[in-house]
Amino acid sequence: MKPDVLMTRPSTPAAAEALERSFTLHKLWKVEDRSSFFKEVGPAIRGLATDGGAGAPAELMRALPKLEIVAVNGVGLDAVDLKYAKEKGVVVANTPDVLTEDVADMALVLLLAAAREVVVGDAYVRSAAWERQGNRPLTRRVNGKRAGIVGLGRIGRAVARRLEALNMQIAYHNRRPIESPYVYYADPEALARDVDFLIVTAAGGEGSRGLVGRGVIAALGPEGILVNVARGTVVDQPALIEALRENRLAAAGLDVFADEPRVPDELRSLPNVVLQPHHGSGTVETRAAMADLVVRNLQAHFAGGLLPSPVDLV
Ligand code: 8YV
Repeated sequence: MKPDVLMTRPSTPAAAEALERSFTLHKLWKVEDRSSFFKEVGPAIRGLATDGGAGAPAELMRALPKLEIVAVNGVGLDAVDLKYAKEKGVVVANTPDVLTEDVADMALVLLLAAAREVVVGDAYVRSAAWERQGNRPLTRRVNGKRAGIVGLGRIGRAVARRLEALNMQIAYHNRRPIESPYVYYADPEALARDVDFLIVTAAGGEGSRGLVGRGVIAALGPEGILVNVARGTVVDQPALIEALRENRLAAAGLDVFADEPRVPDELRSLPNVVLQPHHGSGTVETRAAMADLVVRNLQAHFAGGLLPSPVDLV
């Protein structure tokens, strides 16, 4: 008998196929009548395969009384009610490490694209404006500048390694200093004041909500660039839009937003932002590795073994 696993949202077809080989898979997005599904099938579900966005809210877990494990296809746990999971003895697993380098690549791409105005430049060539109007205005140098990392975890460190290759001075803000070669700032505003670029790689959730607020954005200043590959909630989005519109911040590179996939018109129409559809981990290679890790976590749990990447529910 294959254990019953509920998948919250489609990821790649290969991920669902891999889950189907080992489990009786139920696809929540295909369910038309959720209340009868939860009544009839809910009590059979022992595993939940979800992603960073859909997560596992308490409301969903409550509808699955025999739930044993939540396997997240992602590293961020802000959408998983960890307190509820712990209370109910539900095991949680995520997919750290396998996505680190790709998310760090995205941070670098966004920083370079925002500073060098790559997207605007591309449009300038495509529209033949170059021929008609001549050379574009100059852009901003990236190499050799000062960068601040908000959230020096696995992804933050991978970003820092890339910035080292660009001869940058690197500082960071975490709640507490950690063992690292970089300069620590206890105050994110002081960090923003001292750097040219601020790169957000902090975990989402209530603890970091609005961490990059009005004051931090003002401190980064009219020559500053903000990059966010973490969660939209970490940045005060209305304050960011206002600063970009009024050129109190030079530019931003954003892979994440406050209410995905909705992005305010105002943000979409600004020329000094580079936007991505939450694609930090979105490469064929990494999504395959993440899907594989989700399957292996579920398999290990149902085989009564140790999970490859369990979340420590403190
Ligand atoms: C995924 C993410 O895009 O790892 C995370 O926390 O946000 C991303 O890698 C997301 O989990 C969807 O699979």
